[in-house]
Amino acid sequence: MRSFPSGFRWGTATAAYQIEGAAAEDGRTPSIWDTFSRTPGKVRNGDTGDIAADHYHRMSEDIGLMKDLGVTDYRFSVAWPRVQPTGRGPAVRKGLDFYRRMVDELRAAGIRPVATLYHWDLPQELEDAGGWPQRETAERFAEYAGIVAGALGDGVATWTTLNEPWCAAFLGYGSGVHAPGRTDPVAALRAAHHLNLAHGRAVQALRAVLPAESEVSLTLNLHAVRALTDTEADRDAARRIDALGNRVFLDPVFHGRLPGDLVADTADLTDWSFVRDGDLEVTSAPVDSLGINYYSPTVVAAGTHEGPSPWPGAESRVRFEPAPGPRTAMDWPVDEEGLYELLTRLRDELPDVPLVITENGAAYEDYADPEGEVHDPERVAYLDRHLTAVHRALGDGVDVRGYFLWSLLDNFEWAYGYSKRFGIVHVDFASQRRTPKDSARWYAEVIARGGLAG
Ligand code: GBH
Repeated sequence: MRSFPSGFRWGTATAAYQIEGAAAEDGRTPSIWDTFSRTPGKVRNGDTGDIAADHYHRMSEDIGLMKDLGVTDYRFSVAWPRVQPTGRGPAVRKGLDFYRRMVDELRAAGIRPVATLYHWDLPQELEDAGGWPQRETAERFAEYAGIVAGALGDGVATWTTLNEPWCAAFLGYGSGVHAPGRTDPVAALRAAHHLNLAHGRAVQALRAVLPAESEVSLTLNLHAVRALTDTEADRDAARRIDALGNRVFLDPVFHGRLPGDLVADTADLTDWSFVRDGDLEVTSAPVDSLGINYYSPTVVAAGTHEGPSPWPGAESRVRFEPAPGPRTAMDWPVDEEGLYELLTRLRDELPDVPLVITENGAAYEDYADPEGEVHDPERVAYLDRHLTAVHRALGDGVDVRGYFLWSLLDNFEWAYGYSKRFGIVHVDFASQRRTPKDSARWYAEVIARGGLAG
């Protein structure tokens, strides 16, 4: 038996737009994902989050599923357009009430609520006013953060400001594969800075209203970047992607600086004058932990890549190589070494920052067999390998406090719609029937024994 430390947090994670549905209920207005998913050609099969897993109406049932799993923590996100439909001004009572009920029911079930304030559903009105490339959006976010903290502060244990600002900035405004679907490299860089600023301003707003024991955090999808070969050219490609994928957030948030090489690499695009005096003090407001979402590594070499890119300025310098190994239904390689590499790097670079894996998991082509059971041995193997890597990192002195499995439920997988299933609980979207998969039973056993078998 490979035990995890006592007090280790075992959780599952979800996000509002991916599971809630009820897109027009109780005063909720469209977010950029409502608009984007309604735009033909943006999301596979024309799928939208209008109904999703109908979690808005099935929240108690879903908390019951988690109680059966025995999770200690649940990571959910708050839909900004449910709480503050125009992105400014007073809150909508009914929107906040939904999350208040959720937090109370979680507490009653003995589960710690972990709330993410932004998992990509910007109110459409704020995008119409310029979105994340516009500085004002950071101020709007801080106001919203203060409202939610005022309403839920006594119940939520951990607050995450942003989920994966890399995706929000570079997939949303760079490659355009995520909402709002813009393809403007300068807008993407501006968005990245204003997301850092939004994070810092939100940390200030949260600290001003929260009880002292609340934990404040942010979640990054850090890239485990590897150079294809040890040549100087390939190592330089890896440095560039490390700057654009990792240090663009890590440096402002944890070191109060911009990465100098990133500023130099992108000098043809922008002079970065949108970063104002004092901003980097705000972005580096102290946090209590760092959340890491990890799925697979990124292998790069010197070369070029085509098309609207999430890597501003690197198009003519870097090519992406498929990593070897087995693949998930997303075609992402299964490679837990990348997670180990990230964790040990962060131990060395940020020795005082506790780490939490806020997402890890895999999509496979799951189906219910004639007996109504869902057998997902590949997902169990994926999870076992990644938890093994976490266990090894713990043994090597990495301060990992918890692990949140993505995801509790099959859900709306962004540009892939409902075609990809990440849940450990199967959802039949026609009937909304929930069926725990074999992986759910496996995870419940891991939690119950406090570690991995064997
Ligand atoms: C997370 O995104 C999300 O937080 C979650 O909502 C989502 O459902 C889940 O993961 C599964 O996708 O380097 O350009 O080739 C993870 C998104 C996946 C983004 C890998 C970067 C590689 C893009 N990340 N992806 S690229």
